[in-house]
Amino acid sequence: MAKARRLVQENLKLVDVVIELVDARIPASSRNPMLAEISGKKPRVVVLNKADLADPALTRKWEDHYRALGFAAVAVDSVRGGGIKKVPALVKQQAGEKTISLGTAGRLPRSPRCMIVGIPNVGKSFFINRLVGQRAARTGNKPGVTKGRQWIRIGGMDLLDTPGILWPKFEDPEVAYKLAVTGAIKEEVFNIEEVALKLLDWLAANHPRALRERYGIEGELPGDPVVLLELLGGKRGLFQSGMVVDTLKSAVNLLKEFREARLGRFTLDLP
Ligand SMILES: Nc1nc2c(ncn2[C@@H]2O[C@H](COP(=O)(O)OP(=O)(O)O)[C@@H](O)[C@H]2O)c(=O)[nH]1
Ligand SMILES: [Mg+2]
Repeated sequence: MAKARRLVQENLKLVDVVIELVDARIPASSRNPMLAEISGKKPRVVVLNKADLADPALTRKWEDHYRALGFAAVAVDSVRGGGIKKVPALVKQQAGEKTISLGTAGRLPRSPRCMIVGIPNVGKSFFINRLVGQRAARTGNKPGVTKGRQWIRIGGMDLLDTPGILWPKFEDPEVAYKLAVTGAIKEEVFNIEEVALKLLDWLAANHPRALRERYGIEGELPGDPVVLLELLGGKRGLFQSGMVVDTLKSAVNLLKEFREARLGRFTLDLP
């Protein structure tokens, strides 16, 4: 982790603008708290990725939140490409005066340089593929840049080809739970049933209708999340031998349906 952070720190020195990718469903929990420290006052474009899975009204609030902090903010869907086209203009706008003033000594203003930073699984590779598309043009190594680093010229900006990976704040149990629910961390490192029960508590309290409709439940939802998890498993025919519901399978299924936004587009962090 320390090595990855150093690499990000080194690469940050080369760029004018940082493109910070966050998960639009958890725009706070999917950030690395250290980025502010290691990037200093560098201009930033916050990309709320996976916006197709998040609550659109809350995504707008999060955009406003980041703009109020002085960043540019944009919601995107890196799978289908929504919002991606706005990114180069925001990078140029954020780089603004810096790159133009460098051009006043009789040279043409140079293109702003930027790099992408984000936690694992936030969608960095998908985002880069969408941004670069077919028009990718490698500009080769620039003087003074360590061999191996490549810049991709795209839409009037130069993008460092390898994104910076930073880690989320696993130590915080609330954050870890949200990372687990959204699929940002691997199933092996958390208790699936525990996460599913916590999610059921939240869904029953905030979106009971979505739960009832998705699973065809008539009347009130059971107050005990364990009973609810059994009920959902039963509705999906997930039985062990006999008529005992397989609660692990029920939990796995619930998380899958939640991550695919089958119960609705939800945002777990509030600005
Ligand atoms: N629905 C949705 N899924 C996305 C989006 N961007 C990435 N993903 C999914 O998120 C997962 C991780 O993406 P990837 O680009 O490999 O993440 P990386 O580790 O940051 O490079 C993949 O399974 C993608 O299908 C998006 O905008 N919307
Ligand atoms: Mg990747």
